Amino acid sequence: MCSFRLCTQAVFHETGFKKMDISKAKKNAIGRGTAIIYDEEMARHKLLWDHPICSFEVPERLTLSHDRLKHYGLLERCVPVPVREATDEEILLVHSSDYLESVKTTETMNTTELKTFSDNFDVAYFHQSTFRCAKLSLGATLQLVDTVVMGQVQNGMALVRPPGHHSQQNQASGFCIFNNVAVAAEYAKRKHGLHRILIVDWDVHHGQGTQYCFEDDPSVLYFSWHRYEHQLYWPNLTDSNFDAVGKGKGAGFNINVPWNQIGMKTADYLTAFFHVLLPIAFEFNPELVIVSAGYDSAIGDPAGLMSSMPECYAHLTHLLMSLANGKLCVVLEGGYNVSSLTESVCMTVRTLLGDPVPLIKEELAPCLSASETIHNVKVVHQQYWDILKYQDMNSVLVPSTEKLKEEEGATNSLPILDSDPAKSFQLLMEAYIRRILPQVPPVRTAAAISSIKSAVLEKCVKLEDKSLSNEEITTLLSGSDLKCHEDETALLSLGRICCIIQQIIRKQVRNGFAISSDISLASRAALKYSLKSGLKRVLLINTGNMNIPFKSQEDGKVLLLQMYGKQEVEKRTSKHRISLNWQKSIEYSGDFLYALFEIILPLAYEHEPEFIIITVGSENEGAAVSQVVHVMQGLAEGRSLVLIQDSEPQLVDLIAGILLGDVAPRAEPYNPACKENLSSLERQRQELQEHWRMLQYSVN
Ligand code: Q9C
Ligand code: ZN
Repeated sequence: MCSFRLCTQAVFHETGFKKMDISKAKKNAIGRGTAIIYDEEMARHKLLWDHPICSFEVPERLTLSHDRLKHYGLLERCVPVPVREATDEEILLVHSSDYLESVKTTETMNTTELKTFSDNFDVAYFHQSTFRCAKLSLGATLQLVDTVVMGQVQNGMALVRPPGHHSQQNQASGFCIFNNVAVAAEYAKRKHGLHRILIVDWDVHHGQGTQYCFEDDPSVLYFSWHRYEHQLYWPNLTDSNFDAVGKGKGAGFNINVPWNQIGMKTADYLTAFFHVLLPIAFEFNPELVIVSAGYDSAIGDPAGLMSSMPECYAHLTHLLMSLANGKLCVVLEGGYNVSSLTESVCMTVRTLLGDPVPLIKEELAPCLSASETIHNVKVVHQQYWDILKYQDMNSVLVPSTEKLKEEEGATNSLPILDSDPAKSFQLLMEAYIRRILPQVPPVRTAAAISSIKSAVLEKCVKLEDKSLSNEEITTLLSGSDLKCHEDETALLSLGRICCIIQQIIRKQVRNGFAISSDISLASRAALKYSLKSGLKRVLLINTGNMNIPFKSQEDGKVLLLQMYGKQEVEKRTSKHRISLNWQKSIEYSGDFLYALFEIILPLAYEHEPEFIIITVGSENEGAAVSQVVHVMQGLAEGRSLVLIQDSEPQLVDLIAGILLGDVAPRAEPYNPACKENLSSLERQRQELQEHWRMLQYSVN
């Protein structure tokens, strides 16, 4: 008897894909486009005297980021949007006229005067071109907001300098002249009439300038993580600590995540996203997301001393793309290791364009210090956000790193890279990126359906019909407890499903979906076929409540997440078979978002799947299912298969759209969470965190 692998290849090798038109599928897969905004003129701003700290902020940060985008062919895939100068009126949205007038006078200063003027501020330098560049930097940011808000593009990035987030009403600070992102948020409110804007500041420094602008404003939610080290790190403010939550009406709308140790990595950043930012952001439900994108939080940065690899920013970007109908504006801030900066910028833009997100190679568990910080952030924000309300968090804890504050050399304990190691770092980085970049399959989405009935489905590649003989199906299902099926249609559908999986494994196709009359059977077969094909870890998310048999010998290889399982039937027997505990029937609301971001997503990441199967039954609302399908595309390099119950044809277009790269629709309005469900899910998270480190943020 031949082995399963040989037989199935013989069965499927001549199916499908003969007639597909790859160029058409590729073109159609791209959504509304990604803007890139850049002008070489912003490289004119530079340091004219000796200043060890300011010497980091060099023109090459910008020009080399741009070159790198060109190198990867990313630039030509973006929509170029011209920069413009910001007007006085726009600058005055945030800054005082005294400050503006004083900056204007720098245009005609000589070097000595510029130096004297610069010394008025906490780390900033001025050049004759600085005013002009700062106006272009801000103008570029506003151009980005205009094109995204007006829907001319889906998202975009502004490559700008000088940066903005430290700049305040009356002062330059930390290399920043005008606060690009703060003005942009204010502008989006005034000019476009937006009511809710989320600013995500992933720069390694605290954007105190941005915080001060919106502290009492509930229409702008500001989230920042930053190197803090118990206030030993610049800008050394108590205002940067987790207990600065906003003031007056703005209380709860300022979220600080202060890192008390260096060396934070992707898992620490993701933990902050899963357990703080995403649940709150979905409850806030922004109309626009602006990122203060500093890459000094990445590995190799001489200021940040953190450890996240460039692909971290692909994940962060992908997760933010599920908010605000995908309206996402990324604006450059810091980032002083040029190789790390330029590769991270490329990761961001590649993700905005919809390319597959690379796998994470780092350890997927937060460090103790990060968990402690996240715990404390949650404690202080619990009273403001419905979604956090029923987690029993007790009280703020004293970080285990507190004692280090007294120890000499606790900060800046790593050596700063000099120019020679920088070159070796660059080579190392380039080699690493080549190794991790996913191959982009020529076909985005394959459909195992019998007929194509809509414009969305037109964009998918349809598999040709392929009948399986009884013998073939027996082989496929051999060794499983599944009965041989007599139903013609079911057999046909299983054949197509296996064909899709095979094409996904061969990297001919990125993802796919199938409509099936029996998704329980189909998902068993898909699971079996993918394991037999050599995949080591598969994630199966069952968004419905039907029963999927779980075989103990698959333990560890398969993580089965049952979103709406019936508890009494589904007793948990393994850490790899998890059925969420709901007390009441649920809808798309805070409970669902909690389950998705604080349980399902961290578990999915920690499992590190190579392939994902999602089943969609009759219990699901479109909004919920499309969020699940979207966030999961960030894992397994996007290799995923969605199995849709044939009774749910109304979900097919929606799911096909998400797989093709459309944004998940924003749910309106936010439905408050049900207390019983949240408490029960939270209890379950606490039980599970013993086995799953990405669920941990409190230490008892
Ligand atoms: N001893 C940005 O990344 N460091 N700015 C001051 C004083 C200032 C960073 C150190 C770092 C500013 C946009
Ligand atoms: Zn910074």
